[in-house]
Amino acid sequence: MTTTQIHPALTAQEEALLPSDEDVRHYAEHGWYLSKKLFTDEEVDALVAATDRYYDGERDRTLPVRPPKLAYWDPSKGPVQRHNDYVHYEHDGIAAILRKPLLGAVAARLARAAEIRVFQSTLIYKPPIDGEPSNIVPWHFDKHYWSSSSSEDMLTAFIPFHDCGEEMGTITMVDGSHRWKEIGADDTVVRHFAERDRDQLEEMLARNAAHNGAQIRKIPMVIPKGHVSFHHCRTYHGSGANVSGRPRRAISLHLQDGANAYREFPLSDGTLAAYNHDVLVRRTHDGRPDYADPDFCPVIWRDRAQQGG
Ligand SMILES: O=C(O)CCC(=O)C(=O)O
Ligand SMILES: [Fe+2]
Repeated sequence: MTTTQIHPALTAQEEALLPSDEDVRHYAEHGWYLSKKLFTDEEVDALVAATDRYYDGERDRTLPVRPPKLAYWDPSKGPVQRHNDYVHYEHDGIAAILRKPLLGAVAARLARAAEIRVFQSTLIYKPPIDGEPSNIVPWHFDKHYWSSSSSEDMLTAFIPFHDCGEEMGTITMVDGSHRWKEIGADDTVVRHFAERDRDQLEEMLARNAAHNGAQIRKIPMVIPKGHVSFHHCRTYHGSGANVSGRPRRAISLHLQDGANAYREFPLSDGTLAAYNHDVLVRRTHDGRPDYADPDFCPVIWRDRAQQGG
């Protein structure tokens, strides 16, 4: 039996930063978790520098083809909110920081999974322009975009590059909404929020809450530098204006548990739900897109017990 050590064990100091059993229960009940300080100031500052270089055009490689729903801001788009997908693929300096084992270990505990892989990374820049409509992120949950993924345990790590509070338009969770039963979903939910009607999304949230007999409790995540906000793939979230006078900079790191795989998910028009990966990743032996392709979906955490070959 061979053992492939894909990461060193955590240090004792890092172990102390993992969520406690109580934190894991909190996440299961509320659908979100604000971590301890997982990144040092030096690591966060390195993210700022690496993403500055990315915005200046630095790439270690570029995507071999352009997927249909790629978010890819460039200077010609102007001072709107910037979204850039696949930064972990295109930029090694960014990837090196995002793949910190401690981050994967925290996600593994929350998702109660033995393995965590990157699913997607989106670099986000919310300019400090009051009234900029693209700065508003309407209510949505991430699983809506991931219908072609089999897992219900995927989660997102929202990593700001500075203290991030309400005045910056921080990410805001709808408490406990991951446990709601969904009504009124139609195929438009697989479209990205940027393409959708905001009032329709606000109304969808209200209708879903009413259907579940739930109050809508909105929790703005006040995130100190180096801390990370996690949310379950069915937790409703959104964010508002940036009135801070400073840009709100972050990476949204979408994560999958080891068991996640492509599944066929038929839409009402007879076509199958797709994800951008489907035109990029290698195929499984039975011909499906492989959401474990190490080039696009690298493993960032594997429990030691699972590391045996
Ligand atoms: O930028 C935001 O405030 C929300 C980002 C988001 O939707 C996510 O991290 O899943
Ligand atoms: Fe989201």
